[in-house]
Amino acid sequence: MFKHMRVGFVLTIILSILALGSACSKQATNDAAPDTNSTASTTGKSYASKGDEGTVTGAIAYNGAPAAPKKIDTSADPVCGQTNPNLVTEDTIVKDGKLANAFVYIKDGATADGTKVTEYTFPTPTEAVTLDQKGCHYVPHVLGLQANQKLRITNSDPTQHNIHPTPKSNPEWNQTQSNGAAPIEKTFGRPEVLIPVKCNQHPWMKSYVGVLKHPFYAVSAEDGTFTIKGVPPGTYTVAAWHEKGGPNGTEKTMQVTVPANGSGKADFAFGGAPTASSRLSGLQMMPALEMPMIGRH
Ligand SMILES: [Cu+2]
Repeated sequence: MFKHMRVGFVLTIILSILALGSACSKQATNDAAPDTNSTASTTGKSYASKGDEGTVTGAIAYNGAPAAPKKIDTSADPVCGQTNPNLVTEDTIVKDGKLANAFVYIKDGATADGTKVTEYTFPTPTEAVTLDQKGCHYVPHVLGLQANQKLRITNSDPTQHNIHPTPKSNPEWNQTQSNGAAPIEKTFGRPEVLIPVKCNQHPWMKSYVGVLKHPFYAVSAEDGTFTIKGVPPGTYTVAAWHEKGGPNGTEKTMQVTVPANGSGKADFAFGGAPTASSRLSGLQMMPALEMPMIGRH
């Protein structure tokens, strides 16, 4: 009996250490994925094309086996189940080891003449970027736009949605959009990577909007590739963000040089070795263990 208690005590200690490790790694992820350019300035040097722009291209790999998409319980709105009976989770879409829906952008760095990319001002595109609600999910799942560029939200479903972005640097709002209603147009004035968007009607609905001061961003396609076009020659910190891995997602960065009229390569990898928290949830599945310390750290 005493021996059993000792085994239990040792297990509790081990699990506490694992839980602590999990909390620490979450903190590290938070630090690694801050909102960028949150102190946007309206002053700056107006960007003028020299005609020698290049690209940043690459592919986003996913190491290891991703969790299989889960079927979504649409019982909160039967119309959703009828419209889209195959709704599944979209947080990690991997095909042939490549990750879709990573947001890739120039985070920092300078053009060849030494001007920091964040010091330039760029004209606001006149065309809107569309976020559709179709089959009770957001299409696309991740999108980018420039500060003050119009986001046009459409409802293609025979049911009501309620769009609710939850930014940190921009004002929060939420708005109902019934079936057949006119598009809603909104702007975000401040750069913010990325703003989560949810639906107050359908708890599974989620999308992410990256707002930048400049036009140098892209979202990885289903084959994991992306191209950021029109990049002036220079050396930059390129960041790739994906929604999993922490409360604010995971961001990875690398230095990339773009030559005049050329291309800089930025290949990233997500996934990889199991984290402390996934090891912990593996242990929680073991029926013989009692773990009173879990969740108390
Ligand atoms: Cu909805």
